[in-house]
Amino acid sequence: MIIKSLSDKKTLEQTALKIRLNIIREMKSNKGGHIGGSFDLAEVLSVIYNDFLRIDVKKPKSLDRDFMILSKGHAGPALYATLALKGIIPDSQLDNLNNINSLLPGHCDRNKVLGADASTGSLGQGLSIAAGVALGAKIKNSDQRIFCITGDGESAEGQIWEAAQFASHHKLDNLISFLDFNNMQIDGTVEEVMSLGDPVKKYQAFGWNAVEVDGHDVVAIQNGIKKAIENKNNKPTMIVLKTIKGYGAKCITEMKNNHCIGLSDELLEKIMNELNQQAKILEMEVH
Ligand SMILES: Cc1ncc(C[n+]2csc(CCOP(=O)(O)OP(=O)(O)O)c2C)c(N)n1
Ligand SMILES: [Mg+2]
Repeated sequence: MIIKSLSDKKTLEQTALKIRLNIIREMKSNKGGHIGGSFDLAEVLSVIYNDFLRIDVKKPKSLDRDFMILSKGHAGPALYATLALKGIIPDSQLDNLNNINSLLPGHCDRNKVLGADASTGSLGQGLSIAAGVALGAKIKNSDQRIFCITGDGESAEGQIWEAAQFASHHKLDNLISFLDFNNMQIDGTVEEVMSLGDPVKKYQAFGWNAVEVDGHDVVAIQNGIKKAIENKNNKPTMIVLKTIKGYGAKCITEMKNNHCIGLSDELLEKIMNELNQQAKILEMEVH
C-alpha cells in the first residue's frame, strides 16, 4: 500500500488547534456541552483527516470512501469541527450546535451530518458498525480503510468486546481503531467506575495488533497509523491513545469534572486566552 507524503508536525498541530477553536465556536452557540471528551480528540482527528482518510469532499457519501466512525458519539462537536475544516460541511453550521432546527445535533447523526458515517451516542455500538463495514469491504475486495474512535468508559459496554472478537475472527486488517484512554468518563474515573485494566494486553488477547501512544503527539499517532496500514498480518489494529480529557486548555483539564459543562463568558475568555497563546507559538492568525 502506497502512503502519500505525510504532513509535518507543525501542520498537524495547527489543524489540531483549529479543531479546538471550532469546537469552542460550537460550544458558544450551545452555551456549553461535551468540551472535555471533544478537546482530547483534536490530535487524532487532525492526523486521520490530514493524512489517511481517503474521501472526496465533493462526494462524501461515495461507497468506495474510507469510513470514520466516532463511536464515542458525545464528542460529535470534535468531528463536526474537523468536517468544517475539510469543507465537507459548511463552516457556518458551527454557530448552531444542538439547537432547534440545528443540523448539528450534540451526538453524531448520519442522517443530518454529511461526513458522520454512523449515528452514535448510545455507547458501545460504533465498533460493531465499523467491523461490519470493514467486513463488507473485504467481501467486495475493496482496499477501503475503516477508522473508529472508542472511549475507555465506553469500553465497559459488552458489545465492544463482541466486536473485538468478531473483527479478529474475520481478520479485518482494514480496521484501524483508537481508544481514547483518558481514564475519565461521565461522573468519575474509569478506574473507580469500571476498571479497564491494560487495554493493550486485552486487545492483543483478542487477536488484535495493539499499541499505546501519546494521544497528543501527532507524530506518534501518524507512525501508529502508518504501521497499521503497512502491517498486513490479517489482524485489526487498536491504537490506545494516552490522553488527558480536555487537553488543549489547562482551565478545562484542571476541573474536577469537565464532561459536559456550561460555558460562561468568564470560562470562554480563559479558554480563548490559552488557545490564542498557542496560536502565537504555532504562528497562526486567529480571527
Ligand atoms: C449505552 C450508554 N450508556 C450510558 C451513556 C451515558 N454516557 C454518555 S458519555 C458517558 C461516558 C463515556 O466515557 P468515555 O467513553 O470514557 O468518554 P469520555 O468521557 O472520555 O469522552 C456515558 C456513561 C450513553 N451515552 N450510552
Ligand atoms: Mg474516557
